[in-house]
Amino acid sequence: MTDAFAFPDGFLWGAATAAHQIEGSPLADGAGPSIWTRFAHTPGLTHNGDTGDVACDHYRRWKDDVRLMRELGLTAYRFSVSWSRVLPEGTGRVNPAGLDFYSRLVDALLEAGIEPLLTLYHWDLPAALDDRGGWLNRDCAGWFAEYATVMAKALDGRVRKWVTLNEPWVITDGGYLHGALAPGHRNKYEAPIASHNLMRAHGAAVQAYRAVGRHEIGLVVNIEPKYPASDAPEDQTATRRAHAYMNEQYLHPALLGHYPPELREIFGDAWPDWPAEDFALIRQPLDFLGINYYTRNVTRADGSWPLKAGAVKQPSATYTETGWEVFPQGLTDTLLWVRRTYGDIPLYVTENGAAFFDPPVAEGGRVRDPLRIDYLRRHLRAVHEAIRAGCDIRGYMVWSLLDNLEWSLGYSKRFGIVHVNYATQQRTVKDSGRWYANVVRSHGRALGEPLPY
Ligand code: GBH
Repeated sequence: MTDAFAFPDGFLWGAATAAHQIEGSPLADGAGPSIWTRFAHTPGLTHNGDTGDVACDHYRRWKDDVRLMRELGLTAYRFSVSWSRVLPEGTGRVNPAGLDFYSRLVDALLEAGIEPLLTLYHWDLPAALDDRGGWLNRDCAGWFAEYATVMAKALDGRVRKWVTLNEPWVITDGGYLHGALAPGHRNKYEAPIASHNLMRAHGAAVQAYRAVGRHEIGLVVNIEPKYPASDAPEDQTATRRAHAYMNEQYLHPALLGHYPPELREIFGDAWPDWPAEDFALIRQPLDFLGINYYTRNVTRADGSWPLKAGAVKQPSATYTETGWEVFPQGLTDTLLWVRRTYGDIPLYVTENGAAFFDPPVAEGGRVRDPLRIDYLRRHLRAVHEAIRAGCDIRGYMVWSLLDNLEWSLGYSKRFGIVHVNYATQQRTVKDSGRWYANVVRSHGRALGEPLPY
C-alpha cells in the first residue's frame, strides 16, 4: 500500500532552531544583551562555561544555512527573533540593523520556497527588561506587545505564521522555580507570577498583532503526558498534579480562560488570587497551537519540591543522551488529548527530536545516527496516527536543523539532523538528515519503507 503514509495536502515539513542557540554574535551591529548572554557569562552556570558568543555562527552564515535547508528540501523553517537585536533596551528605540537581519533571512527563505514560522520569544529576554523586573513586572505585557507590533509591521507581509512564546512552562520552571535556566531564580513565590505575566504578555501580543497583522498567530507549549506508576490513589493524585502543572497551566488560561484547580494545591500560599480581567486578556482567539513533544513521564508521589511528584525510570525503555525516555505513543496521545480538551484547533508539531551520541564525521562526510532516524521515524508515524484519528495537524518541525547550544548544557548535547563542527563551523548532513530529506520529498510516504541505513 503506497499510500499508507499519506499526509494532508500542504502539510509543512520543517526544522526548528532558536536565536540564542544558533546565531552567535549576540552584541553585533548595535544589539543589546539578553538574559542568556548575561547568564552564560556568569561563572559556573553553564556546562563547561559554554556561551552563545559564537554558537553556529548563523548570524554570519545564514545564507549557507538557507541553502542547506533548500538542499534538504524543507518546506518550512521555524526560527526565533532575538528581541534585544531589534529593541536593544527591550522597548523604545528600534535597531534597524537587527531588524534587517531577520528581514533578509525571511526574503531568502521565501526565495527558496520555504515557509517561515517566526517565534517572537524563545527565552532570550532583553537584559534591560530583566533589570526592570523581567516577567515579574506586570508591565511586561505592554513591552511584549510593543515588540510584537514592531515585528508585525516589518514582516507581516512576508511572514504568515507567528508564534508568541516558546514553552512558557520551561521559561518559568527553569528560570524562576528551579533556577537552571536564565534568569536563574529559585523561588516558589515568583514562579506563578512569572507564568501569569507570560500569559498576559502572550494575550497582549496577540491583540497587538491583530491590530496590524493579517495572517496567523499561535502559542507553542511543551507537552509531556503523565502516566501513573500504579493504581495507588497517591500516585494517581500525583499524576493529576504533574499533568496540571506542566500540561494545563498554560493551555487552560489561553484557551479556556481559567487555571486548573491543582495549581492552588501545588503552590499553596504562593498562589495569588488573580484579577478576573486578566483572563479576558490571556484568552485570545488563536489560529493554531504548536506542540513540542520529546518524551513522557511515568509519575509517582514523592517528596519533591513543590510538586510532590516524580518520574519513575522504565527498565526496558530506550533513553536519549539527555535521559529522556523514547515513547512515540505519547505523541499520538498528546495530540488526541489536546483535541479532546481544547477543541479542533489547527496543530503543528513545532519541535520533536533527540540528542544521541553521534560518531565523528567519517571519511566521505557521513555521520551515522541510526538511533535518531529511528526516533524521528517512529514519532512521525505517531503524528500520522493522530491525523488518521481526526486531528487537524498541519506540519512537523524536527528539533533541530543544526547541532547547537543546548542552553545550560552547552555544546555537550547534539540534536541536529546536520552535524556542526564547532572548530571549523563545517556543516555535515547526518544520515538522519538524508533520511528526513527523503521523507519530505515523498511527502511522508517513505515512512512506510524499511530503514535505509
Ligand atoms: C525544547 O525544550 C526547547 O524549546 C529547545 O530550545 C531545546 O533545545 C530542546 O527542547 C531540547 O532540549 O527529564 O524526562 O522529565 C524541551 C522541553 C522540558 C523536554 C523538560 C524535556 C524533561 C523530561 N523539555 N523535559 S524528563
